[in-house]
This record gives sequence, structure tokens and C-alpha cells, in this order.
Amino acid sequence: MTHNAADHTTTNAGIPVGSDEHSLTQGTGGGILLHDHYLIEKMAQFNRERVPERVVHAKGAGAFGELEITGDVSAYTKADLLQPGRRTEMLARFSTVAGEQGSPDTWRDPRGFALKFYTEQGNYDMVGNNTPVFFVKDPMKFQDFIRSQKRMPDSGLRDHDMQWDFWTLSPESAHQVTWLMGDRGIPKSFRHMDGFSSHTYQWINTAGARFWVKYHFKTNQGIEFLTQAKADELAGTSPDHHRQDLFGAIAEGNFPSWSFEVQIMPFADAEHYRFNPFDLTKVWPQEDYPRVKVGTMTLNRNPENFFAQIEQAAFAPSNLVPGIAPSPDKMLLGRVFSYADTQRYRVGTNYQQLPVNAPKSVVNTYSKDGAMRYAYNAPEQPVYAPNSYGGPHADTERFGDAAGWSGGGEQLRAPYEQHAQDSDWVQPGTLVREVMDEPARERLVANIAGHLSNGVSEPVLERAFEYWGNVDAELGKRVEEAVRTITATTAPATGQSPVDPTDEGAKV
Ligand code: HDE
Repeated sequence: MTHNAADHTTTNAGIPVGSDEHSLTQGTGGGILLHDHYLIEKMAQFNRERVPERVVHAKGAGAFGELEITGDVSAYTKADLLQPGRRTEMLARFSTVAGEQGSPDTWRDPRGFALKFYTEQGNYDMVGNNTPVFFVKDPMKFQDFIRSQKRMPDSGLRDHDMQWDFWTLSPESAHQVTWLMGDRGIPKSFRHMDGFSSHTYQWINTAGARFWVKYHFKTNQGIEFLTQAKADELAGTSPDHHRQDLFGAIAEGNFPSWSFEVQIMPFADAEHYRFNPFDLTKVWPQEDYPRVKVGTMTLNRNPENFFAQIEQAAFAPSNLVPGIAPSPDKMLLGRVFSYADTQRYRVGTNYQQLPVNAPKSVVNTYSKDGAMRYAYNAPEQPVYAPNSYGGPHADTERFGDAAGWSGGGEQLRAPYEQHAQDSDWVQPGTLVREVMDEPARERLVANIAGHLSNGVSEPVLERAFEYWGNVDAELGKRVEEAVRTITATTAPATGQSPVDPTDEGAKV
């Protein structure tokens, strides 16, 4: 029997084909015949090549690598992948937030920092951003926030007035917007940015003791950014700039790495800490809880197929392994529902059977059937539990821990209770006055003014000056002056901030 030669084209069913160029016709000039199933397969497959893009974080890039634990946090967590000396294979995906799949990598936007660890106890996903905070603190507002950053219902255009209308009516956004409008809003590349859990998570050790933690991934490549002018230029000349940089660096053996560190808060500290430790718009000042080294994450392998391995990759905050659990952060609790839900819709019911999403550890699930299922249990395994025929059963001894927290009270819809210093303006003000140096503040003013001068009208504009004045009185004045100058001296600005003297961006 002659087998198909490895270099001969076949249909998806493996049937050798006679031509890659010519449709089957009645005579050379005749009609195309309906039974040309190879032509039909090529056209029908082409029409079905797209899965829905991610509703946020649509544009991104990813790579495989390894997490190595070089520190010792075993006193705080029993999580297998975090034990000293452990090495765990992983996948990372970096992304922008608001732009669609074809949008430029260098738009001003937070960057997604999504990590999937293929651990011995199932996949652990840490789905963070390149900033330690977020725009809102209740999932009820997330959908509206995202829509205000995307497109107008009539023109289908993005709109600065809409963005600032939402932000200035949501004072909790001030910390993240300060990060966004500052140098961290446009990283020079995915390699030159930090990553954060942003949320507070819970760690549980072998004795059942619980701790609160915040993750930091400090880039070993150094923090570098692009100025607005350079970013605008690259948006035109090199729209996939960050994707190209990551793929090229790894292809050349220049493997990017990050130092994985955590802040650890004793469980009992949370109640009286000066900031609400579960409020996603707040950081824990490092003088209160210094960072502890845990390990190193290195990316050293490019995807072989972008669609199969990156476009279909599914990261979910619900993928939490024993020793790691959520915290009362409402945004995290909302996200624990949303990601698997969106992936069932976007990729399909059995998305976790795709190689990139499948755990490397044993899967003993009673899930069955559903579209595109191809992994299945042994025929002798019952399809239900409990059962008396040796099917898998929960290990309540080891994994029954309700890693949770106590808390009660009437059911209600209300903001968090305020902690001593929980104002929405304190931490952005500290960021501007104590963390940024003067050149960084100058670029912040220029970036904000450039954005506000591009299509933001009253009463939003007046509210925006007040918003920045609440962050820092001096900053508010500088922003207003800069906007008045731009609008007085130029036609409707294109959103370009004055060209920054630095050329390629500067080290922060
Ligand atoms: Fe996301 N987010 N998010 N997000 N997010 C998604 O899930 C969501 C939030 C982040 O590379 C979606 O699979 C809700 C914070 C990243 O595949 C969706 C809320 C942070 C990625 C979703 C948030 C993130 C996403 C769309 C508020 C940083 C890309 C595609 C409660 C800590 C992951 C998807 C990847 C993607 C929901 C807010 C980071 C719609 C409901 C805060 C890095 O499920």
C-alpha cells in the first residue's frame, strides 16, 4: 500500500489532492462542479478561521518558559510550585487592554501580564497587569469602564471625552489613571515592564495558617518606556512592535526574566491596616510590608503556532491550586467567574483539553461530552459520584480546607468600609510627589494635557482639572495651564504631546 508522501497535499481528511491551483470544472471553460469538495473545504475552512477575539486584551503576544523557586516561602504557603527548588513550566501572555486585535502595540494602556503555571497539582493562573492597581474596585463598574475606553455607539470611534467623563465621575480611578498617563503607560517593550498580581491573594501553609500576599514580577531588563511621540510614530511604522520584540529576543536566545517577589501581610493585620488591603485601587506601601524574594521567571521558548498556542490560550483567576486562594477583593471574586465563562464562549466548552490549556498533571474529572471533546475517561470509570465502582473521589483530608475568611452582616449593595487612609487621592498624590522625579512629572503633565486637549469638552474638562487638583494641587494647576496653552496655540490637537527631548524613551 503506498502511503501519502510527507510532502503531498491532502484534504483535512488526509486524502491526497490532484491540484492546489485549479477548481474542478466541466471542460476547461465550464462551470465549477459542486462535488469539488476540496475547493469547498478550502473556502469553508477559510470562512471559519477566526474565533471571537478577547473582549478585552485582544492584542497580545506570548511565550513559554519556566518558574524557578530560589527563595523559601514554605512557612507561608503549601502550594507545591512555590516550594524551594521547584521548577515549573509556564506560559506568559502580555497584552494591551482596550485595543482590538489589529490595534498598535504602543497605544497608551495598561499591559496584561497573564501567567499559566503547569504545576503538579493542576494549572495555576496568575492573571495580572503591569500596574499594581486598577481603575475601579467593584466588578459592577468594570463593564462600563471598558466600554468608556472603547467605541462610541454611533461613529464607532474612540472618544477622549467619554474616557474622561467616566474617569472624572469615578474618583477611585485616579491612582491607576496616574500610572496610565505616566511613563508606565507605554512600556518600551513587554520585556521592559514589571508585572503585578494587583489583587491581594491568600496563601495557606501546611498548618492551615493563612496570610495575605501581593505579587511583584520585577523585570531584570530594567524599566524603560516610550515617550508619547515615539509611541505615536511606532503605532504607524511598527504596529506589532512589542510582539516583534518579544519573539525576536527569544529567537536570538536573549531570554527575558523577572524576579518574582511578594509582600506578605499577617492575616490579622488586614482589619486595622491603614488602607483597605483588598481595595484594588490601593497598594501596600513597601515600608509597611517589604518585598520578599520567591524566585525567577524566565521566558525561553517561542510559540510554534500563534493561533493554537496564544490566541486560544485561556488564563483564569479561578485556576488556583492548593495553598493559594482568593481574598475578599470584590474585583478578584468577579474575575473568578468571568474568565472561564468567556473562554467557554470564545474557545469552546472543552477549551481546557487544548494542549496549551491542558494540565500536565492527571485530570480525574467527571466532566464528559460537549463539543470537540476528545480526551475521555476509561470505560470502566463511572460517570457519577459517589459510586461504588472505584471512580475518583475528593480528598477531603488534604484539600478540604475552606481557605476563606469570616465576615457576616445583612445582604446589601454598598462601597467598602473606609480604612483610616482610604481616600482615593492619597496614593496617586504620593505617586506624583514622592515616586516620580521632576522629568517624569513633566512628561505626566504633557501626556495628560495632550490627551485632554484632544476632544474633551466642558463640563468634563473642568472636572478633569479638579480631578488632577485633587491628586495634587500643583499638578492640577500645571495640567490646566498646559491644556489652555495647547488649545490656544493649535488647531484641534491630534493628541500628540509636545515632542519629548528624549529620543528612544528614557530609563525611569
Ligand atoms: Fe480581565 N478579563 N477582567 N482584568 N484580564 C479578561 O478574559 C475581567 C481585570 C486581564 O492574556 C477576559 O479570557 C473582569 C483586572 C488580563 O488571555 C475577561 C474584571 C486585571 C487578561 C476579563 C477584569 C485583569 C484579561 C477577556 C473586573 C489585572 C488577558 C478575555 C472584575 C489584575 C488574559 C479573557 C489573556 C482578560 C474579565 C479586570 C487582567 C472578559 C470581569 C483587575 C491580563 O473575562
